[in-house]
Amino acid sequence: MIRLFHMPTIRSLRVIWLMEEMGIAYELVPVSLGPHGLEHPDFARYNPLNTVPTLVDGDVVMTESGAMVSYLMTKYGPTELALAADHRDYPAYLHWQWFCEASLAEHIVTYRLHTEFLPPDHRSETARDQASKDIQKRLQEAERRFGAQSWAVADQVTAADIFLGHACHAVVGLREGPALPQNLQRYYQRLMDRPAFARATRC
Ligand SMILES: N[C@@H](CCC(=O)N[C@@H](CS)C(=O)NCC(=O)O)C(=O)O
Repeated sequence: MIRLFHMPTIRSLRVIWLMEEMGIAYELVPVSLGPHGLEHPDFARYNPLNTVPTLVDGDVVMTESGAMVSYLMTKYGPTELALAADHRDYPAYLHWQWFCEASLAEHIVTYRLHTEFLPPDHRSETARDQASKDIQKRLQEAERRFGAQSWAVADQVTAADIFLGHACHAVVGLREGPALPQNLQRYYQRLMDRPAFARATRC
C-alpha cells in the first residue's frame, strides 16, 4: 500500500485530497518536528532531504508533491481530475499548478517561518510583512483570473483545484495573515463542502 510521510498543514494535503478523490488506499505516516528538523526512524533512508510529503509506492519514492499528483493520476487513473492536453483549458490547467507551487508557495512558507516555525528571536517582522505583501499580490492576481467561476478550469474539479485549493487552505491557516479575496473565499467554501477535501484537511 502507498505510504505517505506527512505532517498536518503542509503540501501533503494535495496528495491526500487527490487520493481521497480517486479512492486510492494509503497509509499516512506522521512525521514530527524535533530539535534537528523532521524526525521518523524510516524517513532518512527514503528522503535524505528530510522533507514532507514523501511518498513510497513499492519501489517508487517521490519527494515532490506536484510530481506525486501527476504520478498518481497516471498510474491509478484514468480520472476526470486529469485534463487532456487537447482540452481548450489545458494551458490554464497547467498555469494554476505551476502558479501555486512556483509563485505562491514560497511566500506562504516564508510567512509561516516568521510567524510559527523559527524560534521567536529569529523571526523578522520585515520578512513577515514582505511575505504578506507578496502573498496578497498573488492572491489578487489569482482572484482576477479566477473570476466568479466555480472551479479553476473546465467547469469541473481537476488537478488545478488540487493546487489552488491547497493554496487557499494554507492562506486561511496563516496566523493573522492576509484574507482570501471574495471569489476565492466562496471557492474555498465550496471546497469545504466537498467530502474528500474536508476529510483531507482533517488529516
Ligand atoms: N516542493 C516540495 C516542497 C517540500 C518541502 O520543502 N516541504 C517542507 C514542508 S512544506 C519541509 O518538509 N520542510 C522541512 C525541511 O526543509 O527540512 C513539495 O512540493 O513537496
